[in-house]
Amino acid sequence: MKQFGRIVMLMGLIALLLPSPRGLAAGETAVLAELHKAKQISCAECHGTSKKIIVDDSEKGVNLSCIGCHGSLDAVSAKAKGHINPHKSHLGQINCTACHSGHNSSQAYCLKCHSYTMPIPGAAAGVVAPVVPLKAKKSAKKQVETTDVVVIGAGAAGMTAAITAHDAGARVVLLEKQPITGGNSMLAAGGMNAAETTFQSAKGIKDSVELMYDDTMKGGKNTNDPALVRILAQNSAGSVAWLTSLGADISDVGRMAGASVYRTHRPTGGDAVGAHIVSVLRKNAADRKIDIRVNSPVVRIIEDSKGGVTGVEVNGLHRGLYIIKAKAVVLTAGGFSANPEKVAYYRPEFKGMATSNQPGATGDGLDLGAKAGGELKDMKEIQIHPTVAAGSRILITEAVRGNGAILVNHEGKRFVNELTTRDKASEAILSQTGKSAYMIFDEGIRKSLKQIDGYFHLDLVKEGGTVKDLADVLKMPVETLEATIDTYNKAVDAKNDAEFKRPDLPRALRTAKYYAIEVKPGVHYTMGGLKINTNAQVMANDSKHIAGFFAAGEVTGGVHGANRLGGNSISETITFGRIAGSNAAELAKPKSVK
Ligand code: MEZ
Repeated sequence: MKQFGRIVMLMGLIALLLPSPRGLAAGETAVLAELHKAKQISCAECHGTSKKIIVDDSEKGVNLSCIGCHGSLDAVSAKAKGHINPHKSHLGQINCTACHSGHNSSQAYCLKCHSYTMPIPGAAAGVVAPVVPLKAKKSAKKQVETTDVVVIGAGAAGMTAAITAHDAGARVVLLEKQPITGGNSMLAAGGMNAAETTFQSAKGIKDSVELMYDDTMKGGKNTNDPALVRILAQNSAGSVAWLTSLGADISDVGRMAGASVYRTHRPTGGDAVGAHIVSVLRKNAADRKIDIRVNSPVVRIIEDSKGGVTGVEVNGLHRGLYIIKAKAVVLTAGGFSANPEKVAYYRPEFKGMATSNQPGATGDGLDLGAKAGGELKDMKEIQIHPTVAAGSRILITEAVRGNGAILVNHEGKRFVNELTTRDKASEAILSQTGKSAYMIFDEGIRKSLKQIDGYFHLDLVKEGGTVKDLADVLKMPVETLEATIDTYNKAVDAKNDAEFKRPDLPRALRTAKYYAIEVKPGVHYTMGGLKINTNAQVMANDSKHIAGFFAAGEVTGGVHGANRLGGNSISETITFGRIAGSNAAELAKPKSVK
């Protein structure tokens, strides 16, 4: 009641303080509250007059009001006309308030990674005002809630841990600092590695847990934690089966660099894995009514006098600071590839490099975990992905190379086995003219992988009706590119790449049209992080685990060693997310031995 009273007062204050639409520069539009006011739409129509609507950190009430007047995301998206339709993006079902703001400039969330010119109502063009909390953040007395399990970070690992803990009977709160769930998992393109799955058997693919273990260790230069790699490989088929049981389609199987066989599972037709999995996990969390709070950064992991973890302190966008006491905390807050200072601190040579990551991948979870006594390991192991579209943050998935694309330099020559590990491919590209290369593919490859259409949609692809036309577009010596492709096609026919020893040659490049995307290496993944044991318990420096503290996904270190294989990340998030969620729920049971 008290909170409702405050909100009504606040709304009155806002109505009084809001100036009538300001004198705006060309291209600027007033903030949404002003626009609504000009149309005689009162504050109450968005915020409600009933005490049932409360401005929570996830802004659920306001979002329902947006939908009530403007229609659902799908309905708004169906009306869109332009080339880029932000309401129908890979971000999936997200809050209207992730982009639109009543009291600050609106900004399309997608512009944090993309650079379209895209007008948005309520935005002063190009200006992003900071979000101002509706009430002072520091309240004299912090509110305290209790639950069984708190999960920090709502990417695939966090949502998996939350669903698993919930299904094991625990009360769960899932906290996400960004305005949307999904984390980096939402951007995962290539697929999910798993060995001995039913989908591999159906396609006659011979694989084994042992081979996945060997490939992963070799890819990581044998610096991985062998016990964690064993868990990854042993549980991978179970993780695919679990996701399938939740409604995911990961029945297509491709091949990624460093893998001996086809084991990368992805949606039918080769669509991007991350957006699909995240939408499935979001739906399953919603069906279970799991308490998910966005705009809710954790600022402290709370410990007891013995160093055991007993809860978290949250700084909600509207609520300010409050405490959640919990029997277990699962940290799934991701890595730090989108934190250029942290990247440069550990690897000065990567200073200024673009990243393929979502803006929330800043590593604050790692800092929280370390402050709570967790041991950090392998922090210098930062993965550069060889193929980020030049001048952008858009990852060109390894699956394009897996399905047959080649890399050529600006002189039109191949220079590397395209399926070598990422560190080697990146190094090879960085030693070419302009520190970039072209990924070349044809119509056959385009048709083999649905997600390639996205690159056309984003205008990243150059094309030619013949190899000569393409060479002209790329301003490359025609005879050299023709000779390169001819030699490669002969290698495919002979099933032997004598030049670069590429291990898999799935398709010749003979079907017009011919395409090219300029690619450069970009910061993609941080292999280092909190040390965990095979129960996903966070380890302290004294080699003992920290009571009540679990972690999974990119925030942890050890699974991938010095170099992660493509497709092992989603696999890790699901496998260790399930282990962490299940063990956290077990700990929360009344009679468990702690
Ligand atoms: O696991 C990855 O990082 C991956 C498969 C990336 C990609 O190229 O699609």
